[in-house]
Amino acid sequence: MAQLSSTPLSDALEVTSLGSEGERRVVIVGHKSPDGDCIGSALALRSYLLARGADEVSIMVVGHVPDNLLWLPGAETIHQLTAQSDLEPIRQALGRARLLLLVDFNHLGRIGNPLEGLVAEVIGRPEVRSVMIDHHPEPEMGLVSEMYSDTSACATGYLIAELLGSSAPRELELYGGADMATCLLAATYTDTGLLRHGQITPALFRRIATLMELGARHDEVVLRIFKSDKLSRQRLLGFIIDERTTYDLDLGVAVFALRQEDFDRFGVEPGDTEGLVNVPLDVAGIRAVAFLREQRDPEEPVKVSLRSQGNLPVNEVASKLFGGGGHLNAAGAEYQGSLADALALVWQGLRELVDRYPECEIID
Ligand SMILES: [Mn+2]
Repeated sequence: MAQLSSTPLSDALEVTSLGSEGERRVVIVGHKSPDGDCIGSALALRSYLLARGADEVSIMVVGHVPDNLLWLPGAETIHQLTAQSDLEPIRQALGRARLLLLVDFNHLGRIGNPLEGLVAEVIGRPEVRSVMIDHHPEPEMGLVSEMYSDTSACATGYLIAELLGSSAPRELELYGGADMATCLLAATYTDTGLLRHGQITPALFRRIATLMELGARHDEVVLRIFKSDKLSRQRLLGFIIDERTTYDLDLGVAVFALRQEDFDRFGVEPGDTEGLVNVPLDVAGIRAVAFLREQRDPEEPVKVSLRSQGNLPVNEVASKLFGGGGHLNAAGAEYQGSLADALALVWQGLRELVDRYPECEIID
């Protein structure tokens, strides 16, 4: 389902009307614990807006940018915030902004503290044009001036490429160089696990072709994002498969959990576990996977990630049992309780879900 502003995205991103030279300042905000789609989309927009004449484009997120994304052009400029960060430069950049872009998330609560409240204040200012570009279900309506939400897009990066690449004049050709195209490709590849999940369509392959014609560096994206595991992560993966995963092949469900001591033993950070939840889905007959992990943040002790294949809506388990959300095949939540309780809930939720959807259907 698409809820697209009637203003073309290229007009919403027009910067010369924001003010005279020196005043065309933009802030891009991503979701907390940003992933490749969020960072790739934000960096692509940064490069595009600078080419169109923006004087300043600041990107800010709560949490760390994963190491395998730090090579993307412009990544060194991203403000990565923690509870301890000095917020003064952030307040200043937000205070100067005339254009605010919210990228790859659907409601303010996904920004995380300490940034959330600061961004909420900026959205209310009359001189600020606010824009949301996203593909998650149920976007917060009435929040921004221009909303570009399309849940059928496999990635926010792909949505941006479509909206700018199919407009007339073709904005990507005018302002999008090889760097922007590379960032959009990285965004699309990470959210689809290298085109293995999400809505993979003929139009997507056509768009990838045009991004490559613009100079997107496919080989570099694959090598530096998908073939750049730390050895410690590979060893952790072996441990997960061998010792921590319960596979119920009758049910078609696999569940694994990691404690803080596991992260310490393998020398990995909880953020380094991106993508591991997808691995058990490669086992024949497994339709749903849950990955639970203890976090250092005492306010949100257990993080739950859910993935599924075909018609199994794991976002229902995330929202009903844990107050989380997400897409049909990829959802998540945070649980305020013990890991053991969260595990019991997840098994119960997945059993009920499989009961309701006993047939495995491939949906396109
Ligand atoms: Mn995304």
